[in-house]
Amino acid sequence: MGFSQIGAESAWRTCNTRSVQDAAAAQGVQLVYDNAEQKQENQIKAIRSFIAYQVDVIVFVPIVTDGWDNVLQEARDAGIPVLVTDRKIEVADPSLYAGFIGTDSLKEGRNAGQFVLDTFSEKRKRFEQTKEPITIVELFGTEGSSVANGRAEGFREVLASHPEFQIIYSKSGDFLRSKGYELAVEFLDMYEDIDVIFSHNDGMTLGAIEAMEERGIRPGKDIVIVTIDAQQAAIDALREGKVNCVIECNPKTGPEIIRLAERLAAGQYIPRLQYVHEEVFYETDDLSLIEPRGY
Ligand code: GYE
Repeated sequence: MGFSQIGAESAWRTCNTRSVQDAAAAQGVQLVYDNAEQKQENQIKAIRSFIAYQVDVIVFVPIVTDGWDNVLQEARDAGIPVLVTDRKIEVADPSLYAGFIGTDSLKEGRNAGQFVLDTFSEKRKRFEQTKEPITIVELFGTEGSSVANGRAEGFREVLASHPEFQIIYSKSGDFLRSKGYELAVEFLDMYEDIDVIFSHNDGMTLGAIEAMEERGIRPGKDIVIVTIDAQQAAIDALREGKVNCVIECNPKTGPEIIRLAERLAAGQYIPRLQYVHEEVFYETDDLSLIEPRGY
């Protein structure tokens, strides 16, 4: 099985890679692994090398949605089935890949929007008189990725009919902690009045928290924070009250990926679309019940 991973930009990603590697080892599947270091061209090269190597099945995490038609046609011409995982693609001929397994980013974004809606019910009522908007900063994931687009879309969909919410700043931090920090330095300088940070992943959130604390701003108190992934450090921050809502994005898809890959290699049918189970953790939950996350 050829596996093209996009890199190691976050704790989530490292856990996802390990999950696939462990599951392959457990099933005796020989893995040809490639880390593309955040470059689509490296992924395309890796997929071509899997084709040359004549693997039985190709699995890949598309860093962005577009630009896969040619290389997938080459895989088809070579008779090698392809499974897309974690991020979605758009191709003119969807039959160029067998199926997708991953997380539901649209739903994650909707859950984030719903949390914000519920949290500000009082301030929303006052908006009629005060016209004082509830201001939101968005830390966007990798531009052009299905996951960032889905999260942004789901979030906006929920808030669309509520003019009291205003997204005053939205920039890509590429899912990196270091960029989350840099962007926070920028938006904290630009705006005095920020009610909410909606962050597309925990890494960027943790960077932003660091920048806030350096300035004496209390994360989770002065600014409400909703973040996606649920790595251990974010759950710890939730327990400390520095984050208000953590939306799980489940990276442990390895066993299911290997099961589907084995079916494809055997010429069997797989479902076109498969989402994995995910939860939402609120600050008001009994947080002692959350199991160690393992990443
Ligand atoms: O949320 C982020 C990662 O594609 C779902 O990518 C994944 C995202 C995840 O680097 O932390």
